[in-house]
Amino acid sequence: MITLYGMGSPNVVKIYIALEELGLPYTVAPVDVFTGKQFDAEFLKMNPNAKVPVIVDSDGPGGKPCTLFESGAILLYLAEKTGKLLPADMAAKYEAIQWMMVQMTTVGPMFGQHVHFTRFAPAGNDYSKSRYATQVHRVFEVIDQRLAASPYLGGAEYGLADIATYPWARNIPVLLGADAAAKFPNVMRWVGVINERPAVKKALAQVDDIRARTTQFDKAQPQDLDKLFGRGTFAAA
Ligand SMILES: N[C@@H](CCC(=O)N[C@@H](CS)C(=O)NCC(=O)O)C(=O)O
Repeated sequence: MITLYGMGSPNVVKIYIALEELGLPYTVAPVDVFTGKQFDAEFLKMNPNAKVPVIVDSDGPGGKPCTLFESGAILLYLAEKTGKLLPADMAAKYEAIQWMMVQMTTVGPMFGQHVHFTRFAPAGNDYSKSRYATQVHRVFEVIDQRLAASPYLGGAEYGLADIATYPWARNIPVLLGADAAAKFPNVMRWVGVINERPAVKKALAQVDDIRARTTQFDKAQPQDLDKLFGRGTFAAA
């Protein structure tokens, strides 16, 4: 049995989708990030970097329990455990992994900073807002071109690269606006295809459930937000 520690955020949505696609039995342990539960000593034993998602697989390699953090590492683990969601052919496999890495290194961090500066930062910061908006638009231009030439982000088959990127891409109309969605027609078409996958529908229903069981950002206390973002009395410098 796999236990998924998380909340309703895109990095956790990836793992919900992978678990549903693979049909692996799992339970969910909500981590209330907006009230600082990722900094609890018990959670830090699993992820010293204080972030969700984390999984604990009671039936890990050699039949021993296995604890893993970082969504990319978790996705690779689940693919290797089941022999699914990555092509067997080595060239095709690394073609897919490189696109998954574009999500890990660029889509997630740039989109994360874009959301931070538009939603959570004090007024001002025009340079930062412009920089992260530009980076998000630039990487989705690249992904849009890829999806004009390939049915799925990783290649011919649906897999890890799609699962990693979809939870961010589906938010484009809300977070970047209708104009941005119109700029990325291949991305939005691909989002539409993934929306219809039964496993994705099941995963998103589970995400709604965990959202209802965790504090959302608009209900968070100011000191908890300061701790989460490392600012005010929590700033290092
Ligand atoms: N690179 C990490 C990012 C994880 C991450 O940023 N998680 C957020 C929620 S989406 C979190 O736990 N934030 C809490 C914090 O930063 O204290 C991954 O892909 O797993």
